[in-house]
Amino acid sequence: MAKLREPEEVSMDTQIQHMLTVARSRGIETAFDRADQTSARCPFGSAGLCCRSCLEGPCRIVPNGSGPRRGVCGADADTLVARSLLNTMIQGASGHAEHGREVAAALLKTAEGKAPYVIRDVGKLMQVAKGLNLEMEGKSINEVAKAVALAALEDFQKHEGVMNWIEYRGHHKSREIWDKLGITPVNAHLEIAKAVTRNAMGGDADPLNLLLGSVTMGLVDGYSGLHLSSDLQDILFGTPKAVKFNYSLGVLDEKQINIAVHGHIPLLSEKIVEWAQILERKALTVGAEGINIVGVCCTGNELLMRQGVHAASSFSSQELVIVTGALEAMVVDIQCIMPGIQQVAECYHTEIITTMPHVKIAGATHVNFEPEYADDAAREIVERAIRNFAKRDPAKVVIPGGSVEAHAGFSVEQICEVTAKINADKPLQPLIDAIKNGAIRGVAAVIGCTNPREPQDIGNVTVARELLKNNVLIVTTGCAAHSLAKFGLMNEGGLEACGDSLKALLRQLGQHAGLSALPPALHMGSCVDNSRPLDLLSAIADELDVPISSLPAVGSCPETHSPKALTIGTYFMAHGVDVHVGVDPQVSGSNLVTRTLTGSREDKGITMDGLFGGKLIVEIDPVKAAAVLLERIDIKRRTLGI
Ligand code: MSK
Repeated sequence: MAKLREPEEVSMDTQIQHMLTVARSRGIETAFDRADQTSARCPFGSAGLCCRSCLEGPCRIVPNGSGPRRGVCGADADTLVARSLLNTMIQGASGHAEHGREVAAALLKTAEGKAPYVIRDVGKLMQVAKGLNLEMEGKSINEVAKAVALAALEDFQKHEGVMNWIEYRGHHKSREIWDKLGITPVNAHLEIAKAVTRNAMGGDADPLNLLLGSVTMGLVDGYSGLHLSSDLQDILFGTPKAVKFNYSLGVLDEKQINIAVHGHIPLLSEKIVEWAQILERKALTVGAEGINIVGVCCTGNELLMRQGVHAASSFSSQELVIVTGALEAMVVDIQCIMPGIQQVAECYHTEIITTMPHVKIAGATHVNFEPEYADDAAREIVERAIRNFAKRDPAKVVIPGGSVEAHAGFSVEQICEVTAKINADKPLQPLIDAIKNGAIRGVAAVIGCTNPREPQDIGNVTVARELLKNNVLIVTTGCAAHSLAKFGLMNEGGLEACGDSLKALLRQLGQHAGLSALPPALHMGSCVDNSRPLDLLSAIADELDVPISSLPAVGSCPETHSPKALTIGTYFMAHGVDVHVGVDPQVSGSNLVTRTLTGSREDKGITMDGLFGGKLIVEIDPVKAAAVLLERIDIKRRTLGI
């Protein structure tokens, strides 16, 4: 039996440490324990050198070069590793593309009056329609919304040309590079199908060509997934504005009916919030004081960005929300949902409710979600949670005390609304001036996950703190944002982490946002909202008439576990932004692949940096990683002549 890590080694969050101790004392296994039990990892798979593409295999190549050098078909280590990476990218891109398609289908049904949603942000609808060059003259709001939805769905259907969202959102200087390389996507489904085909046995066996296929997956992810989802969700649910929320397991309330919403797509969870309000009085009839919705992972981020719904947990500790014994239902949609939640829930009265027909868990309740019947599903879920309250065992309830106040809702629109109070004609100018005069040394997007194999929050918080003290402005999304919120980097107290010039700027900007200071880490949203940092960089690049690759901007993903984080990172690199990962990306079995991804433009051979102006930085130590990111920021500053 593998030795389990001590709770202090698992997370820097004392509430998580406490709840892990509670789980273990009750004989409940969580992802942290399973990570220890499976710590002996396959050296072939870890290096990307295990091929399961056909029934001749699995073929494995020994990482150090001894033993067979090729699989049965003749594929060598470089091809195996490049294929294995592309496989990961296909998973990431498919997940986000499917997110975008679901939201587009819901918008279409809304526009046709078939789904119970309303267009909450008409201004954003018109802006997107204009960006897509759609005819708006004389059209009603629903007619424009229908045209936008159809343009979005076309990005999963068209057979020639370029994806509409790339035409609309893609930066023209990046486009030139992608077009020249022939990697600009036509439609998401077509590109995903092509990638699966090229990766099959007997398909593409040129490692560099396979790597370009991975970049195409990054673009599919970025445009049919991230940009398309953020735009359409803003239209349906409103563009985020500054909002306050609380973070930690302590947001569960013993006196209320607690419902956790978990996953990524906010279509149903928005309705659950609505129905929790409608059915509030029914909760009183079972002895509860109300209904408390809490967020997990990115569905949590979506709700906190627009409604200030409190957040309970990031990815790696999702099972511990159930261990509190105070959760009546955990409602899940898609992605990042551990099957392990069902085993934990069986030790309590918590009902796990799956909602998508293609994402079910054995033993869980399924309440099917279709946009047309969103109200019915949301009502049924809230009513189930109300009924479950009576089954709660008070003796099992352990909710750690306290939570951290945080500010979120920093869409590009919200940031520009603040900076426009300094320069109404050119809202980006205050940021550009600050970058030019060094008050902001650079901008870093600290994004991605928490990973049960890694000590929770340490990587995310350390990278952010190291950069902040060097006056790097942090924008954040996903579960990394959960880490930064928990450790005080989204409230005024977090200013102590900043260098002097950044601190002064955040205080100045805060006055224009009705706050004493902007938080050091600007929460831009969920995983799909990684579109927002790119939109911000794209607008700054336009203003300066330079490519995005010239800007002193970097991405960092210190604790990732998800293929989606690798495709998001690739999408950033395809725009010329350097990206750090703090977890082994499993490509070490090929020198060629590793050099192409991580090499500099001055190196011999083809590199991502040479092609796009951004490269992959693999560094497990967060302090060293921040130092490398600062070096890269300074190189870009010098290139820009500032
Ligand atoms: S939920 S992909 S663990 S950020 Fe978006 Fe968190 Fe990573 Fe899932």
